[in-house]
Amino acid sequence: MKRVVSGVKPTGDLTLGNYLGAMKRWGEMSADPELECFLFVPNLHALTVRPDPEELRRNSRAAVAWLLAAGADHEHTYLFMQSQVPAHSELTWILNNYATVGELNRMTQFKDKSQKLGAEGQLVGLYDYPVMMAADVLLYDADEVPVGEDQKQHVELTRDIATRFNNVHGETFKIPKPTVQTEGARIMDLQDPTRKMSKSDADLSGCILLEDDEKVIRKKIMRAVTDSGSQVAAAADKPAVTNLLVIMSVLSGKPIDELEQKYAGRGYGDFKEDLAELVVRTLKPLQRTYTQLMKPGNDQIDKALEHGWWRASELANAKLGQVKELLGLM
Ligand code: AQP
Repeated sequence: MKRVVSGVKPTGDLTLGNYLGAMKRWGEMSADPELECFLFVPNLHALTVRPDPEELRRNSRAAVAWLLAAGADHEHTYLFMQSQVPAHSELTWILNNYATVGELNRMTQFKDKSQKLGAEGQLVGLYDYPVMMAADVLLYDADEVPVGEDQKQHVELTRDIATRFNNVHGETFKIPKPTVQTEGARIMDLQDPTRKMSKSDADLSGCILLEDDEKVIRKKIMRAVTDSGSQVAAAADKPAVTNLLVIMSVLSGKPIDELEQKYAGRGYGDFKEDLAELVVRTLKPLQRTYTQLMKPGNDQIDKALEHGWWRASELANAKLGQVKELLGLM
């Protein structure tokens, strides 16, 4: 059986980008009896933005509910909170000694995030994030790490760290493969198509949240920026319309050229209305399940977490024990 590991950070309300770039596929993978899926909520990673504790607790639970709503609810799928498996923290510290400052300096996500404030004022946790991500993956001997385009570089670093460790201490970690789906890998902000749609953005007007109600979704899509001209076509000089076409294509399963033909000569208005309808229709059943799961008294989230924690701890503790033995720590 192949093992897959991935996660979604509880740093805010999840977005359509999270869903299309990652969670939709995780839901499909969860249904595959040949796969063991470890889907966790990296709440320790969330500390890099120093969240309000109550908000962190709520967002972490909500992330589990969205994962379940997206279909990650099968026997061989293990949902868990990162902080409930202490091996993640311990292995991070160990792997810090197998990654270099030069490597971390090259991580584009860190560079992007430190652009506004400069690297000097950034927290060490944010800088070290990719090493913890390596620990997250290597503890489970993952074969595959399905991520959005933005996380691919971190998985490459995970591979380098694992290879370095194996070279020194002998075969210990499986070398995981990043799998990035081509379509929907990078959904952009509806107000600024040069920026990724991100849940922790200060201005969420260009960001569709999975919790947004029908009215808000329609408003955000109808107000999405468009490019000059009126043709619904994907092109390098039409990043806004291209982004909307990508969203429609992933949701409808139809190739972009087919959609371009369908909307030829019809202008942006019709196209946006249809897209809004499609997004609303897709999210409705997920939202319904999510609302049920989050109701006080519903214990499905806790049950799923218990099921996941048990299996995740079993594997992670065994791997950590092996590493500590090799390093003379036990
Ligand atoms: N806009 C996006 N398009 C495609 N995929 C995306 N992902 C995130 N945003 C997009 C993918 O979702 C998975 C979970 O991501 P995450 O929340 O753990 O981390 P992130 O990439 O940092 O997501 P955000 O929303 O941008 O969070 P913040 O604002 O907190 O940094 C990953 O597989 C990711 O690629």
